[in-house]
Amino acid sequence: PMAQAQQKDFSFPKGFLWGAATAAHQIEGSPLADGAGPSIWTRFAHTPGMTANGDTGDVACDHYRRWKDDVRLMRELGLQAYRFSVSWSRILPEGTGRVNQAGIDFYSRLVDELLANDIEPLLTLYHWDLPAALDDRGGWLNRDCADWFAEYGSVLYRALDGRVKKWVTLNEPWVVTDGGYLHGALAPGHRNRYEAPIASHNLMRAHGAAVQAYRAIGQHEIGLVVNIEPKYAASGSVDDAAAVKRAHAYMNEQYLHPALLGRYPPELGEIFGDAWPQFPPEDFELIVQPLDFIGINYYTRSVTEARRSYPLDAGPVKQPLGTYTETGWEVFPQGLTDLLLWFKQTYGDIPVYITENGAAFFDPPVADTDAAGDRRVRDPLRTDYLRQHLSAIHDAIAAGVDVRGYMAWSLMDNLEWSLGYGKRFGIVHVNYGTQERTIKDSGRWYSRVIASQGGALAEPLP
Ligand code: GBH
Repeated sequence: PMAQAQQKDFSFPKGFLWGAATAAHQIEGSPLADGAGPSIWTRFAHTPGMTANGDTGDVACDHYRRWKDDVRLMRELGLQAYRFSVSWSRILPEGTGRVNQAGIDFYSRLVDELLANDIEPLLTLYHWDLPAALDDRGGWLNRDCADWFAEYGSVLYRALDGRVKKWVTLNEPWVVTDGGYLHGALAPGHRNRYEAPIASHNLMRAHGAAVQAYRAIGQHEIGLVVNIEPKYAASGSVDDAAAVKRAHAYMNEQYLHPALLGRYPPELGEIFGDAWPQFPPEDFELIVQPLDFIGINYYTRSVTEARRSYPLDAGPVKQPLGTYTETGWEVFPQGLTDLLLWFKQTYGDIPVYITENGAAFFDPPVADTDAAGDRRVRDPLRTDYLRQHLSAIHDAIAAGVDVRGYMAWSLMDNLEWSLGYGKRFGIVHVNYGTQERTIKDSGRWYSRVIASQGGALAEPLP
């Protein structure tokens, strides 16, 4: 009874939305099927040397053909929501102008199947796969991208609003810019300090234009998804404290400040120096649109020190006692509670969804070992990661943060961008030879968490 009394109550608020997430390029395959145009990721992955093992999205999880089976899998897991992204160049093969009805039909069928299975769709317009035709016109460096993006969004709002009630403009503009324009590890592979702030700013203008277009056409909710990594100082020195402020401004405030406050944090000028442009003041009127929610993707924190010239040499300081995942990211659940509290304090009571959270670990091979002869993948580290982060969210909710839902990253193992297929984040295992799916132990555990509205978090791990 003593132990019972001390046990934490892990129930989550009524209506808390439990789901899992994916992105088009990472799972669909068949990138050029049914009249689709190429994206910058099709092009980048086919450029020798850009991805691990030369891995491409040509087949991926073959979700483009197996979508119906995949919805059945979500149903089996008991998911209440599914966050996915649309491939822009399936809808508009040249990025603007001509609409490809076959592309709309694919997502329309997917949405119908989700709804028929009581799974709420969360649709992301842009998860990094810009139409190659638009990159040829300058991509995110071209100010016209705001019009292009609003045009693309409007086509989808007209086709799907009502069936889709939660829309996301951009996934992680920080990654688009830092990976695509500053460090070049992601498509389109540029390394240019002068381009980075322009790409970021135009992404935010595109976000604003797409929200504005939504208010004219759509009737439901729209928001922005950002990746947030709370920054902690490596020491108590004044220099490290200043470095933390810069790192935090660069990664976290660079997007939330303009979207929610209509201005940039002053540290960006210090960071970029002569590469930081004077932006037209009227741009901020476009960027700062009322949003229905913010989506936060959380994976890790970083410990920052002044010695490193952030952001150009951005690696966080390794923690000798830290636990790390297979992508080399520190497991730090407390960071999620801290950032949610910071978010509320800084931006107020806007509803939050955790739109991604998860971890890559090496999984043992699929084995037919349990009593029922079921195939299993024993991945206790992933289960523990999810459990600790859900507990961190529970703490933030208890402290008054309005967190409305949680999407595990990812529904299934998939193409980890330029890191290829070797990094597995799924709660479902994918055999890339046969395309067979197997729910991992973490997926089975997550099903029980959903069914118990969080209660299963209190159980000891099996
Ligand atoms: C997300 O981005 C993407 O939205 C998703 O497509 C992707 O598959 C998933 O995460 C997993 O990668 O090296 O310690 O400095 C992740 C954003 C930003 C998280 C960079 C890790 C670097 C940590 N990432 N961050 S560290």
